[in-house]
Amino acid sequence: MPKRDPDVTTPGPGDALVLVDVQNDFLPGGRLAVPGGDAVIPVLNRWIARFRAKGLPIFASRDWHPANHCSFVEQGGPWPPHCVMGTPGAEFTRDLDLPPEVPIISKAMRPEKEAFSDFEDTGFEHKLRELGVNRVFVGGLATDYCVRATVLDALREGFSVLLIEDGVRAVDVNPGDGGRALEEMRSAGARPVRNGR
Ligand code: VGL
Ligand code: ZN
Repeated sequence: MPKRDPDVTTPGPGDALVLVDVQNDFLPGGRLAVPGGDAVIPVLNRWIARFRAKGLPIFASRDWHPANHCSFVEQGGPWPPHCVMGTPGAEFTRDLDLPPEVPIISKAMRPEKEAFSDFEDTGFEHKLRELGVNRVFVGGLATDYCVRATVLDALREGFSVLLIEDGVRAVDVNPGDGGRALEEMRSAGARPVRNGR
């Protein structure tokens, strides 16, 4: 598979779309709602349509915790319980036009280990390489946690990354976290794209 010209932001052969954690608990009304998180949905739906129209691969990741996960307040972690495997909060929002056969990457499933990246203990890089993917378009939730970790790992693994900047939103535990994460991803080599350009 030839390397794609990084200046070409139209999806084509060698590209995959990676939808990070667009789950009910991260959306308004959820247990760990990301402010404005629902704004990513129409943006990502447009990218899903573009990738589907060309028969290009799409992946969806999910935060998929056991009920006693170490990141939850009861266990001394920072977060309210969220995305507990098998609960409605852990489901992808129905408003996202996910193709029925989309491969799902589940992560942070071990009680004793926090994991934000789609590449952490998932084998995701092998799935991408098997399909001849060398460039990923990434969007979803949240900018300052799972999107950030996934983008930085993808770059470390040697993939080119196009970050869908209007298709991500931040938790912003500390004001400015989201902006700093965007800057960090750009400095590491992620190229921002907005709505197809
Ligand atoms: C996430 C906080 C805790 C995320 C997951 O998907 O960005 N953030 N667990
Ligand atoms: Zn989590």
